[in-house]
Amino acid sequence: MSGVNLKTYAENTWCPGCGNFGILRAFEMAVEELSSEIPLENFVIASGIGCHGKIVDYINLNSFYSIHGRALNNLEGMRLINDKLVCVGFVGDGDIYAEGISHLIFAAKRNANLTAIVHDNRSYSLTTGQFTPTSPSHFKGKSTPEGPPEDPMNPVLLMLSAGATFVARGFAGDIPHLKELIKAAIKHKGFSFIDVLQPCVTFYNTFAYYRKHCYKLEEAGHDPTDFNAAVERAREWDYSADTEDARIPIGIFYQVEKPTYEERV
Ligand SMILES: Cc1ncc(C[n+]2csc(CCOP(=O)(O)OP(=O)(O)O)c2C)c(N)n1
Ligand code: SF4
Repeated sequence: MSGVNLKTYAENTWCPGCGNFGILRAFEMAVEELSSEIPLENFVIASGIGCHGKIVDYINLNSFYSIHGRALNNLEGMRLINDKLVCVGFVGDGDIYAEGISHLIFAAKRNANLTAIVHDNRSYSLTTGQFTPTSPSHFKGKSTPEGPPEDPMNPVLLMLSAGATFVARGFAGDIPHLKELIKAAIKHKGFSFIDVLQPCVTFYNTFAYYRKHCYKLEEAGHDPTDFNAAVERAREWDYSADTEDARIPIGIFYQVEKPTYEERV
């Protein structure tokens, strides 16, 4: 290991046991392991607004908070004017699948050269547990005590159809696996997307459920160059009900090389 120290002086205010700690650790490890190839000063990390957003306070790299849902388009602009930058956006499921949804779709459509890491806890957690676009039908939040009156979206399927050139799902409870996904996403030329299943222990604690139901695509013989196979795997779990027979694939669904936005601009 390189001895890279990414710690900051900021006090960590996440709830003990929050899935965000797994994402933070996986990212730190990924950066440490990439530090022989990528100078630390080339990283720019940005966040949306929410519990997830605090992650930029806890990592000693160039960073900023965007406004809600706008981390990715800020990074897109920075990368267009400086192609040395390695841009990573940490965004929330409420943040980017609701407020920022158009920016996410267009970053994928354009193949903008950046990485999006979604802390998908399926809850607006900083604001105390309202339903988001990925909350299941049985999610009982304060604003919807009987559950959301609409079905959740499937962000992996959405990113495949929007043209993303790297589409993955990780689990914050499997740090070594998530670290490898983050490294692969950062090394990918073009838009890379990781939906990270991030249990919120306070408003929607899914740790035990994901531990039981996740399986790894690479161990199941999945070919990430096969778009149709990726779509099929993406549809395997539909987010709408966390049933006992669910199988939740994690790993790289799809990866292809295409010209990036900056190359075409
Ligand atoms: C434009 C805008 N709308 C609403 C808010 C209020 N707000 C702050 S954090 C937040 C919830 C964020 O939820 P999510 O993105 O899922 O992140 P989490 O807290 O779960 O990590 C909301 C609605 C805001 N700051 N700006
Ligand atoms: S409210 Fe949920 S997402 Fe926010 S810090 Fe606590 S456990 Fe984590």
